[in-house]
Amino acid sequence: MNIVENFDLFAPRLINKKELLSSGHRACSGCAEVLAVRLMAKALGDNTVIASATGCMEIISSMFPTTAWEVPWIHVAFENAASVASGIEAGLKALRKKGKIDDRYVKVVGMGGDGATMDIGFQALSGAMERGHDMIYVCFDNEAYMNTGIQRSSGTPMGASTTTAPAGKVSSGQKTWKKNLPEIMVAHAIPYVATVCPSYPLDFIRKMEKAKNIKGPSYIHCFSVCPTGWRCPSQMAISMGRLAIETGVFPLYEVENGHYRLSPDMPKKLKPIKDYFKGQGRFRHLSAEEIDKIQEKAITEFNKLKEKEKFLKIGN
Ligand SMILES: Cc1ncc(C[n+]2csc(CCOP(=O)(O)OP(=O)(O)O)c2C)c(N)n1
Ligand code: SF4
Ligand SMILES: [Mg+2]
Repeated sequence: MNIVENFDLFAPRLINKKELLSSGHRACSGCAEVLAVRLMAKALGDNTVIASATGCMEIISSMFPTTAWEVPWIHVAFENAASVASGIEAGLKALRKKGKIDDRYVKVVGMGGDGATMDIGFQALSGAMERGHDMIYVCFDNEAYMNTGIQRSSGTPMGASTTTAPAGKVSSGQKTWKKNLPEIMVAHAIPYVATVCPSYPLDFIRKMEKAKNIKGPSYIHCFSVCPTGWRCPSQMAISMGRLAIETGVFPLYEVENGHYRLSPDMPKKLKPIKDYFKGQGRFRHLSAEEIDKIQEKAITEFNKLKEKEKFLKIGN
């Protein structure tokens, strides 16, 4: 089944053919996160410098003495990808001013997983966005600390079983609702915030290119299916990403200077959340009542987003 309709027809004309994250990296088979990183690199092109927090995407791409990266890329600590990216941006500006480097525009990118971004690197990210650096920060959210063995993060969804929030006799997995980091970034009054998923590659590339052309801070939140940590078949990664969008679990939208737009890929009528849960081992333990409660909360959150779009639509 061709899951992404007409992709083969349009992709060669719309997507940069050059690979800036080469094959031969060590991601698990079916990893949607590495597909997202590859699409990001294609959209940003050669004139890019990346600061990457430790995590899956660092480990799989830079095993010494090899690297999969074809652009300048620096591995930094778990907590400071945004600080390092903002320092690179300030450094390039100073060198350009002194005439020590050519006038070429270079986009600086900070990247990290949900643990690196939503938990431990959050302070650095907030500071970099608030100071208004000309950079993009991309969070690759696979909803747990995967690289170290599936520990819960503030990005883990309610009800998911992880090694530090395990489902069992006394607990039904993660007890808290997923932190809404895109909205926290909107509250920083930055020019551009967007959510993306590699199951929608054209939407992904368009938003990434938009962020690239903005002079100022942008934040992109990427929903990244992790078959290993979510206990789902690796061949399901793309369709699982689509189900997250079709059920409203992870809405695709963008916010330009505080004005909202839901992606045209969002369906008019949402599918039930159980369709999304049923293919994933991390939700296997949930009872029908627990699923109903999560469903109710998901609809409330989605309606809040729709209200924001109604009153603060892009173009209004
Ligand atoms: C200060 C610090 N604490 C803990 C670690 C160990 N550590 C390395 S990667 C990682 C998990 C990363 O999770 P996330 O950011 O979600 O990225 P993922 O591996 O899921 O892609 C942890 C806990 C570390 N390197 N530094
Ligand atoms: S653990 Fe998950 S995110 Fe990490 S490489 Fe494997 S599939 Fe990708
Ligand atoms: Mg993670």
